Amino acid sequence: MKRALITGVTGQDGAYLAELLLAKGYEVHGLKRRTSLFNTDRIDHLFHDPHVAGLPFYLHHGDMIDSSSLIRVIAEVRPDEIYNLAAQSHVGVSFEQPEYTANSDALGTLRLLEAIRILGLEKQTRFYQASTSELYGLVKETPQTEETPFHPRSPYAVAKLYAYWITVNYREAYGLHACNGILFNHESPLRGETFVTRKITRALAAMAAGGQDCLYLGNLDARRDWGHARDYVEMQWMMLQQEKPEDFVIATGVQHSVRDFVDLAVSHLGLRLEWQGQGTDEKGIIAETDGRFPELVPGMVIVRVDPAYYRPAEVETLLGDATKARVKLGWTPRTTFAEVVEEMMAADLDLAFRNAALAGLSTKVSLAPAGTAALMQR
Ligand code: NDP
Ligand code: GDR
Repeated sequence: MKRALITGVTGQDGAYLAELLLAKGYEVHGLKRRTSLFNTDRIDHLFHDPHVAGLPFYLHHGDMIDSSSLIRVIAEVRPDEIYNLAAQSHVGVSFEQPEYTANSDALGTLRLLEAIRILGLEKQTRFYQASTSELYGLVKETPQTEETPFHPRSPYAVAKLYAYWITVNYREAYGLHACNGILFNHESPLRGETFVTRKITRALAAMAAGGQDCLYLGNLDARRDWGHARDYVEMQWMMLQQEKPEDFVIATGVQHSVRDFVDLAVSHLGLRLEWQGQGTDEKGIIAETDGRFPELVPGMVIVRVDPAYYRPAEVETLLGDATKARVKLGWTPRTTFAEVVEEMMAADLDLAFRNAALAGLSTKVSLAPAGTAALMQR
C-alpha cells in the first residue's frame, strides 16, 4: 500500500485529493494545523474514530511555519508521495499579510524539501508542489505555457515563485523526484468562501433564500481560466506517477470574466441582469425573472462594486495552454465552465435553504444553528 502525505488536507484540493488517493488504495496522511474550532468539514466523511476500523486516513498536527513539526510528521509517516497543498492561498489577503504568506508558502516549501533530505528520503519520497497561474501575473504571452516568463503581482505570487524555483532546484541539485503543477483557477462547492466564484454563488443563494440584499464585488473585468478541482487533483496524482519529474500547466484553455460568472450564476435563479454604470458605479440590476424566487423582483440592484475588493496590483487576465499535459499524460479537463457554475449554484442553494429553514426553527427553540450568521451577512 502506497503512503501519501497531504499538506493542506483541510482545504478544497486537499479534500478532493484525499478522496481520490483513498479510492486508489493509498494510506493517506494529512497535515492539519491547530485551530480553536473544528475546520474539518470538507474531510469529515473520510475520518473515523481511531478506536474503530475505517478508511486508512490519518491526521497529524503540524504547521508549514514550524520545521520541527514537519520533520516529525514526515519521519513518522515516511511517505512515498508528498503533496504540498498547504498555503495562505488568498491573493488579496497576501497584501495584508505578506510576511506570513512568504513564511508559509515560500519557506514552508523549503522546510518540506529539507525535511526529505534531512531524513534521507530523497530516493523514496516524491514531491508535488502546488504552483499557480498567478506566477504569470502581468502576462507576457497568451495563452500561457510552461515556457511563458513569470511576472508575479502579489506577495502570494512572489512567495509561490520562490516555492516553484526551490522545487526545481532540489530536483536539479539533489535528484529529488519533485515537480510543479502550474494550476489555473479551479473551483467547486468546496471552494473557500472568500474566493470570487464561491462568494458569488453563496451570496446569490442567500438572496434567493431571503437572507441577503446585495453582493459587493471588486474588479468585474478580471478574466480567468476556471476549471473544476476534482479534475485538477487527478492531474496532481498523475504527475507523481511519471518516471521523470517535470512541470505541467493545468488549465481548460477557456476564459471568462467575473461578470460572465455572475451572469451565468443568476441564470440558474431564473434571472437576467442588466449592467448599468461604469467602474465603481457599475450595478447589476434584475431585468427579468421567472418568479421562482419571490424575494427577487425586477428593478432590484443585486450586485454593486466596492473598491475595497480591488487589489493594489491586479492580475487582469489568465488563460492556460495545457497541451503538454494532454500530450504527455493524456489529461484533459472533464468539467466545463457552465457545469462548474451549475454545480456550485445548486450546492449553495441547497445549503442556503437548509440554513434558512434552521434559522426559522431556531426562533422557536432558541437554537443557534451553524451557518446562520453567514447567511445573514450583508
Ligand atoms: P485552500 O485555501 O482551500 O486550502 C489551503 C490549505 O492550506 C488549508 O488546508 C489550510 O488550512 C492549509 N494551510 C494554510 N496555512 C497553513 C500553515 N501555515 N500550516 C499548515 N497548513 C496551512 O486552497 P486550495 O485547496 O484551493 O489550493 C491548494 C493549493 O493549491 C494552495 O497551495 C494554493 O495556493 C494552490 N493553488 C490553488 C488554486 C486554486 O484555484 N484553487 C490554483 C493554483 C494553485 P486551514 O484549513 O487551517 O486554513
Ligand atoms: P485568484 O482568485 O486571485 O485568481 O486566486 P479569486 O477568486 O480571489 O479572484 C479572482 C479574480 O476576481 C476578482 N474579484 C474578486 N476576488 C475576490 N476574492 N473577491 C471579490 O469580491 C472580487 N471581485 C472581483 C479578483 O480581483 C481576481 O482578479 C486563486 C487562488 O485560489 C490562488 O490560491 C490561486 O493560486 C489562483 O486562484 C490561481
